[in-house]
Amino acid sequence: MTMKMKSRSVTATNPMTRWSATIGCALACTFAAFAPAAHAADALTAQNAWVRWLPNDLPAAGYVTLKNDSDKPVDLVNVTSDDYGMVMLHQTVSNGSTQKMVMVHNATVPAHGTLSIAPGGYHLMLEHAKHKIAPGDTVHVKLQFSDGATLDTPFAVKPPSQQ
Ligand SMILES: [Cu+2]
Repeated sequence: MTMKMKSRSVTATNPMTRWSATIGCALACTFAAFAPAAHAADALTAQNAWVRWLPNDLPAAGYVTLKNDSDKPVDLVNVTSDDYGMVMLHQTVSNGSTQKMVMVHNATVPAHGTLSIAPGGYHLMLEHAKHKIAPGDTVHVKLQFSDGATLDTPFAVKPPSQQ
């Protein structure tokens, strides 16, 4: 009897048990808070998402077409990936005869329109791969928008020759 009580008492004060319970609650609360944004997310879609892979751990470039079926423009405001340590939105700009890349903080997907993140314009700069990535793989990039919508998008990894 004494042993049983003691064992129960240990379980109740186990910090891991309490920690798990807290995390479970946090996840449930987060889910509930974001559930109303589901309609906004439905209006945005990602199409033709792919990555031009480069050898020797060089940064890869990600391309995707974003379509907005809603009545309001939406900005792409943040990009992250579980497969790369750093992801940035870059824009290629030409200065007469030369071209350079600049980092931009957001890009607008017009109402009832598309934003093309495509060679020659915008690209996602994917750096510091967290594991070995090669053509034929699929990587995942999370696109976050100004209205709270998030698109967790699979990108097909293609060889350097891909246009
Ligand atoms: Cu770049």
